[in-house]
Amino acid sequence: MLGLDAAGKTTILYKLHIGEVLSTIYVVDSLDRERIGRAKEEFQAIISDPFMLNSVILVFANKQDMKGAMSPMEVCEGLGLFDLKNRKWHIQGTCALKGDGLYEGLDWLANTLKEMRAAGYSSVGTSSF
Ligand SMILES: Nc1nc2c(ncn2[C@@H]2O[C@H](COP(=O)(O)OP(=O)(O)OP(=O)(O)O)[C@@H](O)[C@H]2O)c(=O)[nH]1
Ligand SMILES: [Mg+2]
Repeated sequence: MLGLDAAGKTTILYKLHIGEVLSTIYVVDSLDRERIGRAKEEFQAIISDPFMLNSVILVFANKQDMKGAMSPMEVCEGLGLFDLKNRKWHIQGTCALKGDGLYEGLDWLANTLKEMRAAGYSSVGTSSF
């Protein structure tokens, strides 16, 4: 679980009753337009790391309950997700306070990892699913 400070990571883990780290989840504060450039830099650096090249990418566009929040589409553009080649990614609008969207996102993650394992990508995934 990665993302800039105050993006909502702890709130999400608390809501999901998960204590451990899921290495394929990135959280964006959709309200924080000023720092979407910084979020992009950090995000691109993380996914370019050789250790992360096989990972699938789930992005939570968090704080969708807030007026003025960037839409998941805007967050997508902000992070440069459309430019990613040969990566499986998914963006999910969430409100971690209420729990909205969290399970939808994790369902995508679980199904995608299952499909990839079935297709023979044995090194893919996290120990959590
Ligand atoms: N309105 C709203 N507030 C949220 C949401 N998710 C988190 N917050 C609030 O945003 C603030 C930061 O949330 P945290 O979960 O502490 O963020 P974090 O990513 O763990 O932050 P660091 O531990 O500093 O890296 C808290 O005041 C949360 O209550 C959301 O979906 N909607
Ligand atoms: Mg935290």
